[in-house]
Amino acid sequence: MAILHAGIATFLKAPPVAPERAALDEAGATVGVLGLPYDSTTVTRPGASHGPRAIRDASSHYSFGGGYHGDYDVTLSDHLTLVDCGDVDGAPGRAQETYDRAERALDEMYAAACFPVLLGGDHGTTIPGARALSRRLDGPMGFVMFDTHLDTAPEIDGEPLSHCCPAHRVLDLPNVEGRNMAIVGAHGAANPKLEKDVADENGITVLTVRDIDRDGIDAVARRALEVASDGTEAVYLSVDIDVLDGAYAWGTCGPEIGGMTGRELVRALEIVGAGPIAAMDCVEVAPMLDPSGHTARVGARVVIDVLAARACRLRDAAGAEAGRAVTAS
Ligand SMILES: [Mn+2]
Repeated sequence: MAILHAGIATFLKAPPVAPERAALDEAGATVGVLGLPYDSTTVTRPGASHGPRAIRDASSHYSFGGGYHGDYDVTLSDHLTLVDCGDVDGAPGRAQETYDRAERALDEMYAAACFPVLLGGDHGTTIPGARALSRRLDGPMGFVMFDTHLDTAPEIDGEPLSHCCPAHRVLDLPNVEGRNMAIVGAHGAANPKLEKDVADENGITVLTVRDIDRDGIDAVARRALEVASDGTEAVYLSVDIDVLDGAYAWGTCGPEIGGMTGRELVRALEIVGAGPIAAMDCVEVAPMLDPSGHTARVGARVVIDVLAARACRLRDAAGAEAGRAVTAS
């Protein structure tokens, strides 16, 4: 197809497959994209519920050649069988019910050995995402979150399910310890002192934009992965698009100046994405706050880059396996 945005706008034009074990098994799916178009827990500007559809639309511009990524010199379709599981139907005003529905879909995807890519939605999206992975693991879980904000609030006006709370809800999980949690890119004037205290008291590693300026993005990204993978079985990766400077991604609830650059995020995703990531999300893309469509395009790239890093990881593992077979024979 010559016109990239022709056809049905699934993620990278992947076939639509219901988030049900039998259907995913039949499709041989190894990666499933699942939208959670829900922004009812937002404390300021809503709009992220329109994120999944806009990210899918933007992804069509990267849908040529089986998803070849030149930076990685890898073709996604050589190593991943991608499907689009559509959206979880949210319950307006009822976050718990909405998250329960998301977790049921994610449980099916895990049962089919499918790597879930959750498209938010506001950052509350991470709560069902992390809960579903946590439940699936036998051992400890690590967590890496890219975010301008700490999102460690215990609750907002008595409500524990909020886009200000995902890191705290992850901390609450029975197999997660603060020492295995890393928040990358925190900065700016919108982080309450309480959230900093929660991070400090629980031993969460906060790697700020100033740390990136001082140590470089490679060192910071490696540190985040080290923290999250130290003694854990798998890592959940959450990318809040607002981690970028507002100049790179302004279509989001709470953009800030002084954030990470596009190059820094791209590099960090390459390093973290090469690790033992078992699920990811990309949240807080609010397309109506960006009439140019650019922020959704950035959201698509975040996912594509992590998938490219995953494809390289699988390619390298297969290469090592083949090498062992040759040596043994
Ligand atoms: Mn956030």
